[in-house]
Amino acid sequence: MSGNGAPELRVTDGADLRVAIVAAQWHGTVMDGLIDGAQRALVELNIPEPTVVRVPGSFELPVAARALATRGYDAVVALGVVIRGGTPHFDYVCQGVTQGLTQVSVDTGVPVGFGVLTCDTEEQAIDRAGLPGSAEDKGHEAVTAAVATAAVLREVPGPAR
Ligand code: DLZ
Repeated sequence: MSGNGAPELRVTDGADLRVAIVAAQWHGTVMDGLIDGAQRALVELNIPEPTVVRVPGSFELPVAARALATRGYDAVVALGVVIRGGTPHFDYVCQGVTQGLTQVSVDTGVPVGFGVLTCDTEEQAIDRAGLPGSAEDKGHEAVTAAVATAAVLREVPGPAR
């Protein structure tokens, strides 16, 4: 999958939205880049003081995201970095976190921004982490997508069932 074709999202203000970030701790330098990018996006959207929760690894992101999604937040942003090693563990963690976050989002109706990098190498992760010289800024993107979706959901007509 490449970043080509990404939309220009029109979200200008999220001041009335409650947003929480849940972030794993593996691969600290890359994580710092993702969190910085996410917080930069939130400041741009007038949401300067989000709740930030840290969990040990990406596998723990869904349970924490669910706790946040069921406590009144309008959007949750999940950040993590999973880098392929020499065993199938990578595939299980990636599958668990992806399906888990999808399930949280669909079950709770709260958008969950997917800022989890799943990379073959640390270099690939650095290139996507919004660090100086990075080509992409996935923490920023995940916030923008989650807040844009929360704004869309507010406009859906009719009572929720
Ligand atoms: C165990 C593990 C490994 C090998 N690699 C990563 C990784 O690259 N990124 C990440 O976020 N977490 C990793 N973990 C930890 C798991 O996500 C999880 O925290 C542990 O299996 C404990 O449940």
